[in-house]
Amino acid sequence: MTQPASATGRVLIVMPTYNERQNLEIMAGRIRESTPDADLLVVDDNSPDGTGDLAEKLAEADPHVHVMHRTEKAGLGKAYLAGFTWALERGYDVIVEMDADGSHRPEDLPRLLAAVADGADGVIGSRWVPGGKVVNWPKKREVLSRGANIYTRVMIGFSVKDATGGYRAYKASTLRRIDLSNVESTGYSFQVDITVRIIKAGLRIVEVPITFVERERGVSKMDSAIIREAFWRVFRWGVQSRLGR
Ligand SMILES: Nc1nc2c(ncn2[C@@H]2O[C@H](COP(=O)(O)OP(=O)(O)OP(=O)(O)O)[C@@H](O)[C@H]2O)c(=O)[nH]1
Ligand SMILES: [Mg+2]
Repeated sequence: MTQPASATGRVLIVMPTYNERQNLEIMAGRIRESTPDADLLVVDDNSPDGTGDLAEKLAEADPHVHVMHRTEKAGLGKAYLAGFTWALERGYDVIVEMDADGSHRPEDLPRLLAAVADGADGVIGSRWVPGGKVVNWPKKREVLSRGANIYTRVMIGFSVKDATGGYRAYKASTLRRIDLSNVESTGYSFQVDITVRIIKAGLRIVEVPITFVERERGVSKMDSAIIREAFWRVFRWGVQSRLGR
């Protein structure tokens, strides 16, 4: 049931990068194959490994590729917010979040876009719904992700199975409806934060199963500060939503 990107209008894939030189070109090629009509915006935080320069070269060779250079590493959330603003200013209809490290397979994107075409306001590529898979992920990471999602469901009281998942597609109208001006989350909690805002706005989130593949090249930027941030922010949102009820 795959549909071309054009069925959903103009699609922009926002891809934050920090030291992803070894992955970027491969990913850009796979995106071109799986969704030839979609544009790609690389949001690079001045990667020391030269990812930004490589992105420039790709952009020169392919009008579908664009680059935003930011001055310093400011976290995934800030990079996405800048990318969302860029997309909304240019009239894209669908905005996609995708990691550069190969964990989010471009080949799964047509199924996410099909869910948008079917009427979802936001789509999460989900590891933890039936049909979802993780490949080569250390058991420790799987336990952390499953645990974080159970914690989030209990604290916030929604039924989303992979609220920390970062492979997503949003209708532009969804991002316009939610207030992005006061999003402070920078790490994993950014994904939960946006999910909560979409649900609070009365919009519909659909989870589509994906196969999540452990990165093969480069190093993870995940650290204990990102986990601590997510723990405390989710705790706070849980308390706030209980008090607000
Ligand atoms: N622009 C920007 N991109 C970032 C930053 N931190 C991470 N990224 C990118 O965000 C994506 C996800 O980061 P990863 O390091 O793969 O982190 P993760 O997927 O949460 O963790 P792993 O599962 O260990 O890979 C990758 O494309 C990174 O290059 C940042 O501070 N700024
Ligand atoms: Mg990753």
